[in-house]
Amino acid sequence: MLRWFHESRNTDEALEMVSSMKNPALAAAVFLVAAIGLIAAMAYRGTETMVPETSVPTTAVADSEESPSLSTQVRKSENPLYREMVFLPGGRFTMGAIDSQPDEFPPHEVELDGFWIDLHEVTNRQFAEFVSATGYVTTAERPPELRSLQPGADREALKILPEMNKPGSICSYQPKSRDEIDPEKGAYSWWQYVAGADWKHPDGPESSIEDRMDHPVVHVSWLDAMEYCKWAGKDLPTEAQWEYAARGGLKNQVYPWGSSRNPDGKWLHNIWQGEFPVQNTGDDGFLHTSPVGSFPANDFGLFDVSGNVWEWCKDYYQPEYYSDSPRSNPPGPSSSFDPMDPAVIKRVQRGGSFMCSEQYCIGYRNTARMKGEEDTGAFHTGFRCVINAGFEDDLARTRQKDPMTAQP
Ligand SMILES: [Ca+2]
Ligand SMILES: [Ca+2]
Repeated sequence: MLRWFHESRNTDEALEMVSSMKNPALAAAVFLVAAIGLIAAMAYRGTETMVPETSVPTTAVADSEESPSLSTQVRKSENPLYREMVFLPGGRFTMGAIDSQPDEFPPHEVELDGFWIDLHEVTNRQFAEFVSATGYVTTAERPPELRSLQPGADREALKILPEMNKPGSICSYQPKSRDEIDPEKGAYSWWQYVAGADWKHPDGPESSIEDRMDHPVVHVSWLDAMEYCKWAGKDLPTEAQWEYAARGGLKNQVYPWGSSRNPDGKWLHNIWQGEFPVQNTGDDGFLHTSPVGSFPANDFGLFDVSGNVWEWCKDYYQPEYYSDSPRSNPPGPSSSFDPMDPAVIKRVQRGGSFMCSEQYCIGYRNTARMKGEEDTGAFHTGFRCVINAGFEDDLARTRQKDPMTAQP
């Protein structure tokens, strides 16, 4: 049900907790939070090392599992539209995992056309450009609405309580000890709906992004992310594109860099170290979000695919989609279905966040799947964008975005 439950490795326990709530007011509040809220230096680096391109390359099919040099085919462009993106040649890879969570099964072969993808999560600086140009107001900045309910959901039964009926978003509260964790509330002990929390105020109304402009934008819903994409002339990655990109051309590896989570004791991503949720040691250098590009890139040049913030994908979520998804360019299921929360429309999220630890979530693996209500962001969820091959009106779009920089 609630998004933060899904960071749990033990979703059965979470479900049990919700179903056992005897306090109707609490249960209503829980559902309310689910409905309204369920559900950002070291700058990005590496552009100088890539081969400049001035036009969109055509699709070049390569087999990522038989061609170890695939990463050398990754290309970049000086065209402003493709700045801070890479072009990944089309290829084949095995998506999913045998020995992990049920929704990552079965592993299956997927073929993708080539596509451009952002090197890093969309930053506060980038999102601010979008908002400045369009005046867009994010879902967290608007009064809550029950936007992401499935057709036929019993809206009458889903009232927004007056005390919750304020713009805001989901933040975390770190208990000082396990004594502060109310068994009745479970995960709600360390998550809270904060009125006034939004992308410009990631920790609540008194906070700001002034010193976080190179951090990933957070508190953005899937709907917000799509609006950014439309403005930027881009799209969200399909789940298959995301996993292909995250793997970096490596075969059968758990992480974007290999099979060991922190090889030689070195942290290669921003996650949670310490006893979750009472102790965040920040051994990787960051307690919350980190500036994009603070950790090494994968072999495709992508930063923070594992950790930092969760990343929205375009696909609806269905746990059994891998069983019958098409081999070529799988677009995701045609509708959303989460058996744990069937009334709500959910989209896929990938890559884990600074809140994921080995004791809780482990969403930072290549194959780990997450789902979130499409109308809801949180303080550990952002996105990156793609541009699909065959994209021919890039110049027109670039002109639309920034007429001064688009030279024929
Ligand atoms: Ca960390
Ligand atoms: Ca990420």
